[in-house]
Amino acid sequence: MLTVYKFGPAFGLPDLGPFVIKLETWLRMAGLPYRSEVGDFRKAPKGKIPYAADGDRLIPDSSQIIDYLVEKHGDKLNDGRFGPRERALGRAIKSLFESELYFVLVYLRWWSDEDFALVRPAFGEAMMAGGVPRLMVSPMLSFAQRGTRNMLKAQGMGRHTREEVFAMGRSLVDAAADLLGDKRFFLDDEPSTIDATAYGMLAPILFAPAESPVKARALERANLVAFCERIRGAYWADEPAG
Ligand SMILES: N[C@@H](CCC(=O)N[C@@H](CS)C(=O)NCC(=O)O)C(=O)O
Repeated sequence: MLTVYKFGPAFGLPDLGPFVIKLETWLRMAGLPYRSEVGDFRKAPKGKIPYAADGDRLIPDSSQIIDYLVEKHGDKLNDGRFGPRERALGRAIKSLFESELYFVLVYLRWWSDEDFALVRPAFGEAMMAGGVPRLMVSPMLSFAQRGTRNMLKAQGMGRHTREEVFAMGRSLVDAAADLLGDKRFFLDDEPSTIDATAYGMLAPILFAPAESPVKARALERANLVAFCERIRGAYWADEPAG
């Protein structure tokens, strides 16, 4: 059986990591059984979480894991129903979430000490669950925050003012809501892979307790809230709060 290496649940969400939520939601949509364990960055093939193991084989990256599973088990979500234009749209929506909104979310969690204080205990718990001694947790988290701020500067999000990041987040949330429109899922009325991606990035904004103007905008977009509730109800109803 596939093992997913993850951080661990937090804030009533299945995981701290948006890409883990994406992958696990996809597995549940596909009806493929899996088990999960706390990941170790030193063992992760590309130094990122999630990664997965199938027997002796280690597979990095949520999208590459999904591609591997489609190759092995077939197109369980019937993504093959889409023509070239919808496939291209799905690819563009993936970029909206993974290459833009994700970095807004990272900024919202890690940039200011005040915001980071809200997620720090959950990351600390995940580190201890992964075997980090309690005394090491605080210095390692401070190191991780500095590293993440440097990553955000290199990526570009960290060059903007807070207000500019909020404005970007609001505009991405609006674009997502407008793309979803009155459909049940992003490309049509049945779930497909892009919906797992969307949930992975939106659920941490909507359902985690941290308040922000980005979350406020998402809460105003009733179709996005209903989409997330729909996925949570269909695939995560059994999950205890993190
Ligand atoms: N493209 C990767 C992205 C995974 C990713 O960015 N994971 C973050 C946590 S949400 C991570 O491991 N960050 C640690 C680092 O970059 O050092 C995927 O789809 O799995």
